[in-house]
Amino acid sequence: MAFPEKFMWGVATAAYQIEGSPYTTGGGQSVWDMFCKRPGKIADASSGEVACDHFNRFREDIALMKDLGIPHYRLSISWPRVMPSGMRNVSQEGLDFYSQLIDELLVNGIQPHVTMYHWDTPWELYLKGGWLNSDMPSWFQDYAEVLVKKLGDRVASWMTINEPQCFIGLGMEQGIHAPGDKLGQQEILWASHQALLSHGKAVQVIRSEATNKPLVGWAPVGGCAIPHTNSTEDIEAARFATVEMDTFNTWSTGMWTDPVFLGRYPKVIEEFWETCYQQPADGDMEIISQPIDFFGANIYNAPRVRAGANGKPEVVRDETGLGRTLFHWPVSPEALYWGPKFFHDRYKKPVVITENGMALSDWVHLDGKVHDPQRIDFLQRYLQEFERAGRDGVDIAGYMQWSFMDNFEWAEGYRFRFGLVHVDYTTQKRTPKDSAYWYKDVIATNGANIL
Ligand code: IFM
Repeated sequence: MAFPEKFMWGVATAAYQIEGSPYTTGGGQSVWDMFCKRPGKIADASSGEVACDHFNRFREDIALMKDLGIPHYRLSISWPRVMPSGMRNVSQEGLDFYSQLIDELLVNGIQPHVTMYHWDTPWELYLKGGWLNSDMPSWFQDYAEVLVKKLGDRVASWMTINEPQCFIGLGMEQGIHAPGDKLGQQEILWASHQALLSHGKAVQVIRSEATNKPLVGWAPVGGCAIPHTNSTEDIEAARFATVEMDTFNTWSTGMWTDPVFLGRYPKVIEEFWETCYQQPADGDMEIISQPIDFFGANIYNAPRVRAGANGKPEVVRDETGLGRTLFHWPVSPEALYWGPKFFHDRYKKPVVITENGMALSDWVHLDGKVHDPQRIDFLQRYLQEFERAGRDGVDIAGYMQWSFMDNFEWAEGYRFRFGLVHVDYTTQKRTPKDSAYWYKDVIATNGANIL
């Protein structure tokens, strides 16, 4: 096969990383505004206060997307831009911004795919306990209702939340992302449960309020493992490492995707719940496991795994000659074969890669262009593997490259560039990189030029 006829080729971004912070234009503060002010938390002491100034430049950015032949765009909405304190009062200006953005996309022939929450928890909700507060799912439901009532006639697909592993794991367990907390496992599981309930409630809202029958999904980290060899033992060890779990681990995919797709927690989590002060309520799993339409997964890399002496997965540490991105993430294209395969085998849903891309330190060359051959090679290798998964029976439905343009890379600030489009943060000049023109051809040939 090659890529299916209706395959969704797209690019992705997130509000706080590109727009400029909402509080500068009448919205509220988020936990990221707070976190960026803490000395030593952001590598270059920067913040998303201005970022790519997309709030003021969205029309020119969308025109560029059109020039680059991009048919699908995954964006996120800033909760504090729409509801400055996270609840009750809606900022009409904030909501209108997203309405205009979506209209502009549609006029330019680009389908909008909207993530409701990409880490920018309203500051005032954090003061009330944020994800630890058991009211969070109903606050999220109210927020979802505001969004879907306004935009639910035009959005092609909705994703409820992005990478709970990160905003809970990095943000609340390890403390290296906002809000910078270091909580214990019981609190982490409680917060995770509130996030899963919020997801489920938002799915219910989309199903009941959207008037255009959109696709519904979410975008977790698609943590996965690559079998070291093609032996059945290694393949099963990698499958286990991808979708099963035998110890509490916030980064495990199964902890998140079993509840959503199978309506139950993995056994080890069930057992852990029994030791907790508070347990889930009856009916929670029904809310969490509302049927969704695709398996979204953000995949950048994966470790190689083999069957250890006891048959259990063992990470292969030999990294001789392994390529690495600027983030030091291993270049591991087979992640886009094995991840989708294991997910599809277990959950039987079409797979959309909701993020994949590469950090480099690109600059504008003397000829005025941005040459990024490593990114082209990286993306080509990963896409070839995703297509191979399709040939082997995985229902591959879409690919959203991260990211359309360079942006605020959270705790790394602006040092790492993931974009297809270079951004000069002093002048806000956009320069499409070589990879942007390459991706244009990939889209135009439906991927035939990379096989
Ligand atoms: O920039 C992030 C994005 O916000 C979430 N997924 C990973 C990307 C690269 O680190």
